[in-house]
Amino acid sequence: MKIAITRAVSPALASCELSFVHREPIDLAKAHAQHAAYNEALRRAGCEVMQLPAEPAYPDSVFVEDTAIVLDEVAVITRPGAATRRGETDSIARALRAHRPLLALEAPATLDGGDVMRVGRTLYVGESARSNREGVAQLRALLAPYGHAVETIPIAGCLHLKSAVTPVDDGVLLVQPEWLDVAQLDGFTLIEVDPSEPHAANALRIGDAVVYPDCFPRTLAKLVAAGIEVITVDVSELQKAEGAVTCCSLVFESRG
Ligand code: CIR
Repeated sequence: MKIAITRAVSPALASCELSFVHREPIDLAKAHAQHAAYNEALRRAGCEVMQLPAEPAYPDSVFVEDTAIVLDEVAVITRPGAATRRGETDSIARALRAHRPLLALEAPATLDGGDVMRVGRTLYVGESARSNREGVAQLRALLAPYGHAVETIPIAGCLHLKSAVTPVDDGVLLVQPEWLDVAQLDGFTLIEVDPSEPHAANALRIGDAVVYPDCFPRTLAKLVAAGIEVITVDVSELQKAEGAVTCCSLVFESRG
């Protein structure tokens, strides 16, 4: 059984951090409805969803992915790169404590979970404005005893590594080649986003299914043509906050 931790949309979402997208009005009621449908998509993909209460003091707190990296053996509580987001980790640590032994990054490390792409026992970490060298070094040192390797991938033009690349099947990555050098992804089969859909590389793989935004029909068609089972969601209001489908959950195997 898989567990997905999510968090209700903050009433302060409109005050979110933005780096590469322009601020637009966000319809909060619509955001709540879309988030509820997202939770339902996680259930369809086989997860038991544990939704934490909203955190009014933290506009970006719906994007729980950035606060932790959950592996089979342990979970690592991150130190988010945006100072406004650092307080989001306390409640996540409390929620994860029941499921995994906890490790934590310490200052001056910064690292967002959105920069961490796990493939087997390798964690690829984006060299972004949110994740620094100290964050990578601490993550590597914490996870070496568990046999997880940490490698870095430079990115440019987007917020996180997983804005530019995400796994969609065994050995298959969905990629936006304008935001990273695909030569770094040697050995993988690559599906490129349609050039008219630059933000389309973020897909959430859960088991044999992929949760994916319905606003990228051309890239969606490529996934379907590749034989991938896709569960579509409308996350337009969360996208206005520079979020996408991976960032709204922490998905891991239950140990119970
Ligand atoms: C931020 O800038 O931190 C939020 N507005 C968006 C975070 C999205 N997180 C993710 O894709 N992992």
